[in-house]
Amino acid sequence: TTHERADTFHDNDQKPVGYGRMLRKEDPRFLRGRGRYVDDVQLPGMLHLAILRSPVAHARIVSIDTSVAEASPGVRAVVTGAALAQQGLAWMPTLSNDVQAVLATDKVRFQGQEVAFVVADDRYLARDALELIDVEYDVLDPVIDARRALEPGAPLIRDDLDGKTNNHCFDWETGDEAATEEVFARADVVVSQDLVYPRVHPAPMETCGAVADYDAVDGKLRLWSTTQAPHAHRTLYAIVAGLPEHKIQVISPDIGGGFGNKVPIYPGYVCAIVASIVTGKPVKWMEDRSENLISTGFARDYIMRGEIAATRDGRILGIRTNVLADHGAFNGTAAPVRYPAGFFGVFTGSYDIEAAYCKMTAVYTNKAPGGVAYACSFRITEAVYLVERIVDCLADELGMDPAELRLKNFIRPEQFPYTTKTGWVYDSGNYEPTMRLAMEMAGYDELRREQEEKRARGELMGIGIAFFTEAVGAGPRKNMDILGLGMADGCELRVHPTGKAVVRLSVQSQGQGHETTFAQIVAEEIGIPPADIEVLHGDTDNTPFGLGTYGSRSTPVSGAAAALVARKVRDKARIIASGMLEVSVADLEWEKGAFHVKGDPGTSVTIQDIALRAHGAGDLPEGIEGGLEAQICYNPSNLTYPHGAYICVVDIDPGTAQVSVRRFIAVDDCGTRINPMIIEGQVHGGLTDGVGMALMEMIAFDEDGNCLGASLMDYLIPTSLEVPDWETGFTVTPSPHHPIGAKGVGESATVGSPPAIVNAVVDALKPFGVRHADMPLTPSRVWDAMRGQARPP
Ligand code: PCD
Repeated sequence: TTHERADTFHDNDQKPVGYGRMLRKEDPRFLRGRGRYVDDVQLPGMLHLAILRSPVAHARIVSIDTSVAEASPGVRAVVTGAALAQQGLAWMPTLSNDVQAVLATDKVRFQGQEVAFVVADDRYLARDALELIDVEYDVLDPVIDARRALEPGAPLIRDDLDGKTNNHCFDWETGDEAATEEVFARADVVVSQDLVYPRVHPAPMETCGAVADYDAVDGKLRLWSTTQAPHAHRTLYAIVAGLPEHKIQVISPDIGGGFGNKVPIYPGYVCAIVASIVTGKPVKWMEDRSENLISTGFARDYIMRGEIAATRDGRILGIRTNVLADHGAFNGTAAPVRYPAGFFGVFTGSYDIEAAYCKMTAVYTNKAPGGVAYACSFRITEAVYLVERIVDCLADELGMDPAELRLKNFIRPEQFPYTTKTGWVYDSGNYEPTMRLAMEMAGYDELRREQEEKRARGELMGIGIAFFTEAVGAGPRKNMDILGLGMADGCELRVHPTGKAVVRLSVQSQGQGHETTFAQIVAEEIGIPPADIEVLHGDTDNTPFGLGTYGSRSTPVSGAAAALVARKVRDKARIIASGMLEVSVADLEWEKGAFHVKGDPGTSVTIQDIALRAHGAGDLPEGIEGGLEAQICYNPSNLTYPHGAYICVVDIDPGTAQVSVRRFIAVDDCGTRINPMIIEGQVHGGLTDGVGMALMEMIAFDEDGNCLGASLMDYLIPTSLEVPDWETGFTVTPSPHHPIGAKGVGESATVGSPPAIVNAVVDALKPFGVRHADMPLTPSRVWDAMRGQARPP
């Protein structure tokens, strides 16, 4: 159950786009079990692939004996890294210009790494045969603690890289070090805090998998795969495997959640392709839950030191941070290549400050690769956690109310577009009304009174605030690309003779409801009802090129493309209408769905009339081709910067240290809203994610590098029982550069909620003198904190 309070609060008089809160077009099929996922694909003669994974974190491979497995019933092929190496396919590029083993040849570098695969007649025979492969490992010391990765004498993980002598991955810095030092030197108050954003996993409901079908006769490869970026994957397969791009078709059917987990190319996809080429049959690979948790893209794993400088009366002057980033065994971060730390540069948050500086060192460890943007526009989650936590530490130091401290330091509306001290240009924002609305919905003053009374009785109640600004919609091609592919998005719109339409997108939905919202965007621009607009996506043979769905970029980039392609069609429709009504184009007026003659609303033609004319017999105006369609490739001029104010209320049981989130108020501003119902769903999901990260989730390892979060019994994710009834509200500050003023929203709640929850828990623990405790705030962590024994994970 949810409280839908949004519509009772002000929305700057802005109506949602098109048909607003319409039900999702995709729901009839999802609710009736008619979704079609990769694992539903069944092809005649299809074989099944299973992957043998390393049981240890770091070891030299001495030998692999596959002979018994090969003789096992139903087995069609057993392939090792050595066999792939002969084809030059043992290694593949990662999205961050590193390389990753498809199948290990020399060493294994994390527990769960791919070592060999079996192709067999069914899934069970393939799994059984894995047991018959005999691998001899020469076990090496692993590097598990990122803090020790650069110590002299630490075992060298990446000896495959020429000349590599240590586990250093990269250094990165941003901001002005000297200016920041100067500001810190003259500040009245400086507060510093060590913070860990633990390794977590996106854990989508559907794991990763693929069906590869290579046709040796026409040379065509068809690949159904769980990818958030079908076009980008196709191009990379073409480059890596040397297959001609037009002979590769990547199809992403329905996807059961992505959350950044399905952005990278995983060895399993490549193995399925190789297996189909080798056997001449279609081959399915579907990983199980443990494989997904131990080997696919993790997120976060940042060890941070945050410092904040301010005047005694609470003016924030500067923010400085030092980050140690654990990238695992291969740098598999998925971010625009020029941003090795993603968009961490927005760590100055929503505040108008004088100087900022960040220095980051990234290291290799014997853990799974990743660093994916789990519900986060490339490391923004880490940045927002850092700034919102240290602002609370500062409030504590100053004895100031955390809401008041934030209100005092917000970037003011007249300062937008605002260039941050690390060079990001926030497009628009109006922070104070958003914050005030959240406080009003929460009954903030009343909550503080309640807390005071409870404290007097020894009860532990906490109120936590987080205010965030995100950077979503990557990105302008002048500075953003992934492995050389610019981040623009294509869109194509065709209106059929009967006035129904099909819009083809380059982005891919994993459950966000694009079939609904993109129809709404086009409907708003061209006046054809959304029910008459079919949205096609997820098939590279049938949609225009674009870089895919992540970093909440679909609405900012592809949504803009959809609006503009519809306007292009409307422009052509206007010319055709002028011919039909025998007036000049300038004498026509557009009302949604029809053109009429100025001053004569009775004389009009509908978009459906025009569509028929465009395809029909008879002359069209001079120089106008038949048909009613257009195509576009949209290159955004900037990112969009949604913001939000979150307030969390927690109660802690003093006897068990169990935290329960009693209330959560989320006010989001994502500019013009397309479908408020979908937005609320996105926010509810993201807030639930936040409860998971703040209180439950962590991918941990023992000192040998065994993953301790390899099942959902150990890696806890929240259910409806752990979360409250969400209270959502909104303000609307349109993006000035987006054609309909929309900003992204899909990840906002995941980004903004963890600091709100942690701030609330720390606030509840104030009577114990606690200033910080690291996530996940499990009962044992909270218990330790209450006893003054908080320690980093
Ligand atoms: N919207 C509206 N309005 C506005 C905005 C938005 O309405 N203003 C809506 C749209 O349209 C869509 C949604 O909402 O439908 C979302 O959007 P966006 O923000 O644009 O986003 P996108 O791109 O679409 O998506 C993506 C995201 C992400 S990124 C993530 S993580 C997550 C989210 O999304 N994931 C997911 N959400 C979701 N949901 C679901 N269901 N599932 C999933 O998986 Mo990453 O980077 O990947 O990590």
